[in-house]
Amino acid sequence: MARIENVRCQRVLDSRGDWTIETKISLDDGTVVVQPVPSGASVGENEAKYIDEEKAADFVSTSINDILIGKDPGNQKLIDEILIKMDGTKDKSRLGANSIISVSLAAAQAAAKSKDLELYSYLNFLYNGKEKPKGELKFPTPIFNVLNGGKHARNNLSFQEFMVIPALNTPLNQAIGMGVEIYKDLKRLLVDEGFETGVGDEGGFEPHGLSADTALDFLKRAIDSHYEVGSDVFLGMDAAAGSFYKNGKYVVSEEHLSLTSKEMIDYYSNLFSKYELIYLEDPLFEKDLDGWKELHSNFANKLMIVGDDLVATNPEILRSVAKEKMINAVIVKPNQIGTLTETLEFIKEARKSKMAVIISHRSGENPNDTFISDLAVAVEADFIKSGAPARGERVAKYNRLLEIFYGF
Ligand code: 2PG
Ligand code: MG
Repeated sequence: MARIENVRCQRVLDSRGDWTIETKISLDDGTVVVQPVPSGASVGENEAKYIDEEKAADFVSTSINDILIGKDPGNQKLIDEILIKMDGTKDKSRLGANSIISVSLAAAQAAAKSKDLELYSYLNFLYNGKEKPKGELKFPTPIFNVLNGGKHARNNLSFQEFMVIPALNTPLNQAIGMGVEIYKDLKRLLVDEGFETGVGDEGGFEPHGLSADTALDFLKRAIDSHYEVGSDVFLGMDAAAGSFYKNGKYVVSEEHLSLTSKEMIDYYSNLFSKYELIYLEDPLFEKDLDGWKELHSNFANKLMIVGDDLVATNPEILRSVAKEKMINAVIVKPNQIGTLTETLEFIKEARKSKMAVIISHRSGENPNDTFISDLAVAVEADFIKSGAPARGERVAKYNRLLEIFYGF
């Protein structure tokens, strides 16, 4: 059994040109892997905390290296326990969630590579004790974020993401093809009508002068060019409402609205009546728990009400949220909680509560990082969010799924 020989970390740039870190783990059988770390712009209050990259790189290369030398990278639970204990805080703010997740995911990659297993197969083993046979793969439905607002764009839209979602059970290669076609049709429509087609952090267009209604109209028309809205392709939104919640009100400035929780729910209700929305992520601020309950009780039978900032990939938070009936789907981002073991526990918890599972990228990403694609296949996630079907760091994840799909 191979052992960890060396753990090194350095500062590198992410897709936004911000500093992040990547960790390299070397084993004594010659295996070498590198794991970079993504980062969010709309970061929830419940997320584990990052620390300064230089400090993080230093912690990993010194104290974490010292404690992990000689350990079996295949003992994921032990490695994550060591990291959690060494950190000693609830929000991983001492060693930093960025340091910890880079090491945790790198260890899994190293173990898979050393055992000559595909990463998804190894992750499936960590998840439920079984390696994944090639012929039995189930692929997530991709959710394409084609129009950006909020903290991911330099326009006036309050809502962060407007998404197109191919119908469930569309074969992966076709689903990706549909995303690409719709993205191009959307660009053509925007150009024809004099809007800018510069892109936001996740590759979706960031035209100025739209509202939620006109954004969804554009999406519908783009879909209509080649497909049928409401049967081939559906609509979704990530409001990331925490980012426009100010002093107790939801401030939708592009429409000059300042809404109470109740009024915000009515606003969504109006959108549901007009558009084929099946997916609404972070519709309300993460502390507006009564609002979430209200929204769930009115609409959970009609669409996915998705918790991202609300649950922050935290199994403990999910347990309490599940009891209160606020969501029926969850976002999974390993860096929100900081270790792979806790991420897998969170997914199991979500499944126990019959929630849909969406594995997600962050707005700051890395073109060499496709871990989430393997994770989505491993746990048979229902969906994957990796932004638009454009820009290197976004398509890397879709391309990795295609690689697995074709057995390339
Ligand atoms: C989100 C994510 C990814 P960020 O809110 O779902 O789309 O954004 O990484 O900025 O938190
Ligand atoms: Mg979100």
